[in-house]
Amino acid sequence: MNYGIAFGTRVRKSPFFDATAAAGVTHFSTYNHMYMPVSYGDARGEYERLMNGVSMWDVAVQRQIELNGPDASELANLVSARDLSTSKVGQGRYTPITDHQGRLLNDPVTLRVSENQWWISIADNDTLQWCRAIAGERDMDVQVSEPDVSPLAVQGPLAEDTVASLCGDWIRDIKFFWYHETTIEGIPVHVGRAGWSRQGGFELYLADGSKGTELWNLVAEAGKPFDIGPGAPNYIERIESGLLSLRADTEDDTDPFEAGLERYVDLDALDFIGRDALIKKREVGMRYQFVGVKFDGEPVGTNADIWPITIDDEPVGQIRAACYSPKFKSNIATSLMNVPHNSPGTTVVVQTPSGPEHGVVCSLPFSSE
Ligand code: THG
Repeated sequence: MNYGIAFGTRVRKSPFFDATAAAGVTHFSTYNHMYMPVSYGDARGEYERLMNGVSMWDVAVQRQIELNGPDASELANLVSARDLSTSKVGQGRYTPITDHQGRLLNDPVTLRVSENQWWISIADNDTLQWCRAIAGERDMDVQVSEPDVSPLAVQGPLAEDTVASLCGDWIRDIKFFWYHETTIEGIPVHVGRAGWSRQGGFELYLADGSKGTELWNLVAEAGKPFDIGPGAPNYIERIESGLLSLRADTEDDTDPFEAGLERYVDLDALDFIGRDALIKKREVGMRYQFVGVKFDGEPVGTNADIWPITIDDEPVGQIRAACYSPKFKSNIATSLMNVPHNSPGTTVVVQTPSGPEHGVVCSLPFSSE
């Protein structure tokens, strides 16, 4: 097997592309029609740095959808299954977006940038067109665009010291999911306490795409005393932490309850697209649920395909992403388990490519119980 990835103009490059190349990126995926660095060739080292030190990630693929204008807040609330009417300027919220049938279309962080301006920081699904279509059909007075905003994540227990040395000690007081507009050596950024790991950290939303290399180098310099290194949204840590990866963990018609996002759905909020469908779905119940599975056997690598889960040779679910966990010293995975086999403690068989292995259903995030 000897594949490469062809670069072209159809799939876009991040403002940090040149910097990540210089930092030794070895593997890309694609996400929101952009190249996304996923490895620098040292999977274990990148994991350890995130768990014990500080890691910097080009996550410009987390594209923003900007809603701007008199009806921006109305549109933000209409497309969001979570009540955003109380969002303050500078406050972000993890927000499921559903279609009229209640299918989960996206699970962004939605930030109120100013009174009538929102940035929806999307996962990998085409949601700009969705927002434009909804606004257009309803003749709403709002511009829906993709702004020049590109997140760079700084994650890990030493992320706060790194970002403090870059921006000043005031960033230590930023609350979870709040963002502040500032400049770093004249580069416009929004600094927020957020990021796709449960190890803590910050996101720097770069607001000038011509300054990608400059910002990357400033962060690398500030992190030097803390032994910062390049990384990416971490395959292992996110499974341990049970962070949902849209479309890796979900099907085209998965609803937010099945995806484990029930606590972010406000069915009592005034109105949003998908609400009626979700009220019905809540009555009918889930078909399957996003849960963890721990399983035996030799340490597994990453799985490029979905693995079946069986009980008595009958299919009862799917492994969506598996790894060997250094923290729990076991193979673990995210899965979609059919109801009623989704209860923690249920004994299953995981059909790995190298044979069947005994497994047990676990709640997410994983714990050593
Ligand atoms: N940051 C930003 N944009 C993003 C992501 C991000 N867009 C794509 C993707 N990640 C969206 N998905 C998630 C999933 C989980 C979280 C954030 C974005 C997250 N969850 C916390 C948790 O589960 O512990 C807290 C959720 C809460 O309780 O509010 O942070 O990472 N900009």
